[in-house]
Amino acid sequence: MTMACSRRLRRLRPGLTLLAALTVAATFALRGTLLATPPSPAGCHAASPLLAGPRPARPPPSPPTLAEIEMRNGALWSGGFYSPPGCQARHRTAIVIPYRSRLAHLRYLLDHLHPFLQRQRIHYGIYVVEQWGQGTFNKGILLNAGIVEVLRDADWSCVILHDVDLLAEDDRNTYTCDNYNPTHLSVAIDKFDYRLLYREYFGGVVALTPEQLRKMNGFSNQYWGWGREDDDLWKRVGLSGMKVVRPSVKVARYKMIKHERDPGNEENPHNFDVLKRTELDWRSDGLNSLSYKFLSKERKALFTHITIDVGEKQT
Ligand code: UD2
Ligand code: MN
Repeated sequence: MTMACSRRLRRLRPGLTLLAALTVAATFALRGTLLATPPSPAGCHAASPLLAGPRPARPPPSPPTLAEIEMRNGALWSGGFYSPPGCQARHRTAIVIPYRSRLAHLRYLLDHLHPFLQRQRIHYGIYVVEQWGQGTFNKGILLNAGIVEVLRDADWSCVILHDVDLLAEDDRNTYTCDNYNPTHLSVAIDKFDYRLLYREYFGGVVALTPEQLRKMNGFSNQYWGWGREDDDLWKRVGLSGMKVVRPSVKVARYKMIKHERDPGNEENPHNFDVLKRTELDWRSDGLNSLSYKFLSKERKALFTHITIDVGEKQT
């Protein structure tokens, strides 16, 4: 899919490390005011009465159109935001989807995720962070840039980094953050027989607070192409004094929409060498050394579309 991304260079995110570090620090320190949510009485119930428990995902042969999904989600604000009516949400969650050329998957995900999150009665926003151009995909830079831009956009208490092709299959898998430790939400995926792949596995859907992201310096920027950036993220959690927490394998179930490896995201054997250096590099390789070009931010009906130029493959 070529989501038309205007080359309007509205703002350059200068590549200078110092400036980038200041930008990142300012973002974390001066987080924007929360998108105006209508004042409302008492807090939302601890557990939403709308939760429906296990709901196997059965995507239809072809995904609904964006217009059809929009029709089904009339309570959204422009940009893909939602606040539960009649109560003050206890959680403010931003869903950040790394993205390039996966429109069919995005339509499946939006059609699935909006009602899923509304049943959980959280205040949320969905952001699609698209890598501009046909260069080698870099999920780490894309998500670091997404984190900076999203926290500049509003005062989110939880950031969920979400593969575009994963559909949650149980309403009780709440899209909120643990106050102390990063959460691995995609524990049991059909592709892996609904079992945890390995103890250090931290791919797919992860939930972190802005404070946790700052503590672990976000993602590494050094992983070009497919593989290992999620293993690096696992190591950063431990190296920064935290530990990964997970919902039960019974609840944290997902369906992964089948797909081949994407052009521009071929496996990169060099990533194994990068992973060997995490202990040495993590403090200086991440949010504090991030360099990208901000190209555009558009409020679409079902999501906010941010387009980023991650630059050319370095290794
Ligand atoms: C696994 C991880 C994923 C990542 C990847 C290694 C799981 C469930 N997921 O997924 O988090 O660590 O291994 O890099 O274990 N994407 C695009 N367009 C592209 C390429 C990637 O949109 O051209 C995005 C998209 O959101 C996708 C994600 O990046 O879901 C990960 O890429 P993948 O789905 O090809 O990787 P996969 O399924 O092996
Ligand atoms: Mn995938």
